[in-house]
Amino acid sequence: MGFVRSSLFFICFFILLILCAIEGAKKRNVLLIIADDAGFETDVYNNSAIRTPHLHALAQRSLVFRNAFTSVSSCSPSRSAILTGLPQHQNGMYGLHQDVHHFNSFDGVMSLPLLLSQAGIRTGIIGKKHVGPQTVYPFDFAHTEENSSVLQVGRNITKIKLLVRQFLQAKDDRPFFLYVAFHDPHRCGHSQPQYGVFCEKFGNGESGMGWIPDWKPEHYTPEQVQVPYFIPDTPAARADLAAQYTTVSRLDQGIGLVLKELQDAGFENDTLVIYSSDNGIPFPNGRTNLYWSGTAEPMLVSSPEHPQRWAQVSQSFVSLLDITPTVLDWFSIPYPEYSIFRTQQPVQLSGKSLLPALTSEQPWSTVYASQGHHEVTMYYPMRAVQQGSYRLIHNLNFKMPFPIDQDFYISPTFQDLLSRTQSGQPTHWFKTLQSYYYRDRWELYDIRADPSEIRNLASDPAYGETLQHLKAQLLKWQWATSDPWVCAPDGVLESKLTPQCRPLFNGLG
Ligand SMILES: *[C@@H]1O[C@H](CO)[C@@H](O)[C@H](O)[C@H]1NC(C)=O
Ligand SMILES: *[C@@H]1O[C@H](CO)[C@@H](O)[C@H](O)[C@H]1NC(C)=O
Ligand SMILES: *[C@@H]1O[C@H](CO)[C@@H](O)[C@H](O)[C@H]1NC(C)=O
Ligand SMILES: *[C@@H]1O[C@H](CO)[C@@H](O)[C@H](O)[C@H]1NC(C)=O
Ligand SMILES: [Ca+2]
Repeated sequence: MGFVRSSLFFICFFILLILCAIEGAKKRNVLLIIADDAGFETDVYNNSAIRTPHLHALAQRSLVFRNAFTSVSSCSPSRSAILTGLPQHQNGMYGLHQDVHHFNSFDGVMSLPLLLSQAGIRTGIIGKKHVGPQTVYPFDFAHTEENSSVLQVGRNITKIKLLVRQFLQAKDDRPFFLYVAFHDPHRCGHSQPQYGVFCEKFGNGESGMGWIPDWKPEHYTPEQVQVPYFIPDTPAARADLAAQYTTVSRLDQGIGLVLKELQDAGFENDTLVIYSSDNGIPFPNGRTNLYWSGTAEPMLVSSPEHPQRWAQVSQSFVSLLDITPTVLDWFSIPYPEYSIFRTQQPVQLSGKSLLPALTSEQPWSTVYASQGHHEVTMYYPMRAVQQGSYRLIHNLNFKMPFPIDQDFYISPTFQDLLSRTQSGQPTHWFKTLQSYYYRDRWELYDIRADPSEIRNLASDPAYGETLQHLKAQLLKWQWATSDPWVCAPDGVLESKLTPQCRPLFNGLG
């Protein structure tokens, strides 16, 4: 009897062990969804004028971050920062990647797809890649603008659905990292004006527009849209926003299709889903700016293993620089010890894993940003830090006019702003073009008291201590991230032996 009982005990014990082993080896995957130039045009962020049921459904299974920020408000630099965890000045992607802009990350950078593939994880990208070189950003499965039409892989949600299906149905046992990079809701007036200013007509079934079978376009009148404080409230801007909203409906339905594919393939309970956008919306004071309106991003993190915070809103400050550490943490992959250049200190990620926030609210309250170029001609270096309510922006080359990109220049909103300014009509904008072009070297704002960032407190003695504290924080981050601009604009970085700033006596110090 005793023998039978102890045998039974051992059999049960071994079954338990096996179950534990299976549980321990349970596959974990990641689906990263990045929209192009998307903002808070979604009911998830309380915009009641727009319908985004699929983002809403994702939010029901996500922690929604209210204070998420990009580290740079430009496409390629931001995508490189997302995929390396390093700011643009550290990974080398100083500006846009395509054509004459020609920016690339440094050859020695260890990117997320590289680290994942070395750890035996299958990687895929569908949509807009916009980073290079190839050796730094390798993907096992890649359907991008490099070998397809960006309209097809980035905006045709039926095509995207089929590519996601192809990726998920591959006979491959490895865990996966799938990066779906929508080109929606980017502007179009500069590249494919025949489809409308936001490509809002592409695939709508009208004559010459082609058909996207899975898309039911949502239409909005200019009266229906909500105009954020940083966009002039004019008929031109409202029509522009209405077009953007229609394109957001394609993004939203595309996200629904991608999530349905994930579910149909049986991965909904082992896949971490992250949704965000690369930079601010393409309106004045938005994209290419380090103001709140240029850097604040939507961010949803959905973990099937952490239902306790689903549908909650987090106030913790998070950065797109946190995506790489989060994904590495999810897969339990350590960040390697290495230097990008022989002469430099070892690389350290300045971001953090977001996984602890999925269990309980975290005290995170600081984010950093660094911008160099957008287009190659748009050199306007800036560094910024936001800590709690205070945002400090350092405009290194503040004597130059702030540059304007080609795509935004021809937008109806900016053309209207230009012509109203030229002809002396009311602009209905919260700034003047003059103040937009010419900025102070230091801009300090109290976001809580002054959400539209119009009262620069940098020269107000009452904020002297805050200013000094934030300057010191920013400088510390610049040193920690090997920022070549750390001494600009009043010094020169001499980095032989002990790196230090040597003064220029140019009157700026
Ligand atoms: C939306 O509004 C509700 C009610 O005021 C608030 O509780 C919630 O945090 C808001 N959501 C976001 C993402 O800000
Ligand atoms: C793009 O490249 C992938 C390999 O990464 C290949 O499977 C696919 O067929 C290519 N697409 C086109 C349209 O050439
Ligand atoms: C979108 O993709 C589907 C599937 O490849 C195709 O049938 C359809 O014609 C495409 N639509 C457009 C507008 O290109
Ligand atoms: C995922 O979990 C939910 C809730 O426990 C369950 O209803 C569903 O069947 C699971 N899906 C898979 C593919 O296991
Ligand atoms: Ca973008």
